[in-house]
Amino acid sequence: MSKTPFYITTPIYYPSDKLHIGHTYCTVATDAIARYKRLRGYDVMFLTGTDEHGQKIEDKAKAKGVTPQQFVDNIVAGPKGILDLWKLMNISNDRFIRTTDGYHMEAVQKIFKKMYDKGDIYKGKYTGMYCTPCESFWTESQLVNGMCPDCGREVRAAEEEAYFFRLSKYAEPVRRLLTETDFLEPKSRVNEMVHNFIDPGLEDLCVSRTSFTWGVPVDFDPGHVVYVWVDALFNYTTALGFMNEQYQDFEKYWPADVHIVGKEIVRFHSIIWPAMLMSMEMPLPKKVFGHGWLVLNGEKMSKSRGNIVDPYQLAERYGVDALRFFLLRTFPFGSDGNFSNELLISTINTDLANDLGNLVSRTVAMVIKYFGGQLPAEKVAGEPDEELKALALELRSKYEKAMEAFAPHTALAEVFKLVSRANKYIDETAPWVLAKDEANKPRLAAVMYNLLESIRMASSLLRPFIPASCEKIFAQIGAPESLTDWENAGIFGALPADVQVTKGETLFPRIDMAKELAELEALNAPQEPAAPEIPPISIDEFSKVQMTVCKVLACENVKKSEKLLKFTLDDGSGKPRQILSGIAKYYKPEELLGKTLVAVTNLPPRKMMGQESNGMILSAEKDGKLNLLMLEDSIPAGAQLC
Ligand code: ME8
Repeated sequence: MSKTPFYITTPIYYPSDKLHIGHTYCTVATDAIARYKRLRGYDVMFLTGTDEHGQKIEDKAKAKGVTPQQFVDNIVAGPKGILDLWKLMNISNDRFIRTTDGYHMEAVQKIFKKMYDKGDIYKGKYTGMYCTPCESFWTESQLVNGMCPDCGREVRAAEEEAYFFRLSKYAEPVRRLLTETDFLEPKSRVNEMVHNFIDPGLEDLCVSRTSFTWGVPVDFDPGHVVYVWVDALFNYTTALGFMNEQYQDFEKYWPADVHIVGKEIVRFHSIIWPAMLMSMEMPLPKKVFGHGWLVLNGEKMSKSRGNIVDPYQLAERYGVDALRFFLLRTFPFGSDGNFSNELLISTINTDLANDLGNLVSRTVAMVIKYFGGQLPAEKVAGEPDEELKALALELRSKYEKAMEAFAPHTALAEVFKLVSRANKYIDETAPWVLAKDEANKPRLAAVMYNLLESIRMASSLLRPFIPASCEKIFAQIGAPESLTDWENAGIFGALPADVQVTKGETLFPRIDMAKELAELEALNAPQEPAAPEIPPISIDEFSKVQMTVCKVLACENVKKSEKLLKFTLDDGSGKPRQILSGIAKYYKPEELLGKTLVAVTNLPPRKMMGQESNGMILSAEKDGKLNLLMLEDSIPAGAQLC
């Protein structure tokens, strides 16, 4: 029997800056859902990619002195780029689309032309407020305090001859889609869309630009490029081969089962996207799920706010699975989640090191200690077994319900109820006491078997979240691949009675919270701004500076000045030299009498607080501390530094 197709997508990411853990959150969640569906036996198509056009990219490339293509190539495919990050995070996408791929661009041109021919795209003039970072036009009434309602940044007035999409025509069908079906979830987002965007009246959408060139050209009107969101949204179809020859999966996978997107782009996916698909007379995706943001101290993580957390750093320190797990275990997917290093470390320590890691290592160690690594077939059931088994047997359906509702955090919470119960079962059965009497061996074997089964069943369901760790667990508890599938996740007693275990590495080492927090703080401390680069000078230029050894004849504070000291110096010329220096904060005048200093003596005279200063006394300054440059008193006044 052929498998049922399941098509799931993440947004395609802007390669404008390095991706941060907020982006990782979205992709890891989608990956876990895709892996879950594969576990369920679906023929999954998991798509991600990059959204590479638009003014923002063009501007950034220009600022860097590279072409836009070079710029995006580096961020997408360069070292520690987007592709590298997904590889690191063990993302199992089946396809990756770049909107600069030729097949996609040609398809977008055809799509644009089709909507134009139909009369749903027409030429007009656009005047409005434009947010460059979001690539969005806004009307005055949509602005919040005069700023972009999405990102809160400045907008600028813009006027262009442009093409428009008749979004207004689709207002009612889109309203019905949102209010009468389960198209958009969580439900809380439906009200937001209807009240904020549809109720005030949907205006036609500006879908071409003439102010820059980095985009898909409108082939029938040179000078216009297709609005980046039209270009971007259709990626979900072109990546399957819609209106192109690159792929042939459109019939099989379209309509998408779910688009997973962040909450700030729900508007594009739940209003503009279905309207354009209606115009194209194409089936609509079955669902759009708008997840929340990872925030840091209440603010969305984003490069421009300078509050990003680097996924590379965390994955390198704690392991990819620990990071994947933390993201999905901690935060309800539909709501915002406040990231902190403390939370990350305590989740790893509590759930992974103490609960799961400990359960596996203790169980395996006991099977080795009491049975040489292989259980005997003979077993005797006992008191708390049934409760443990019942929990294990209920788990799969609870987990399924949560995963189907896009609630991975709930699914994980269910799995960890079993993990905790199994740990408690060890305390209740006290295997170390049973082991004291040879006659208890069949009972002890049953306890061990029940633990191994609980671990197997829990780990089969943890696999979409922490795939690499689960492989290690299966190897340790002697569970072959065939017993870790969905079907066996619902069966207690699948492992052979004489199962053999193998000691393995520690799965999740405990982290010393205080030490780790201090290290992270040091690593991520804001860098001191780099000293401005001083251009080199020639030796001739340097030799023009006259630096003369001077003896301090007199020194006093300058009246009404907190900063200045007035020096009378012997510079060897026979005539006293007066220099004012802003060092009163650091020295008392009397400390300096008779000292041997160095002064630049060929500067033009200048007036300070009404007094003339003829030169500059040299000193050294760092971190708010200042020291005058003092020489040995044996060096005579008038000697030149060379
Ligand atoms: O929006 N927490 O790209 P993008 C959670 N190119 N999710 C976050 C996040 C955070 N702090 N920061 C970003 C785009 N994201 C468009 C998509 S799709 C046809 C075009 C999520 O790189 C964000 O919500 O700005 C979005 O879902 C995804 O990362 C890509 O964001």
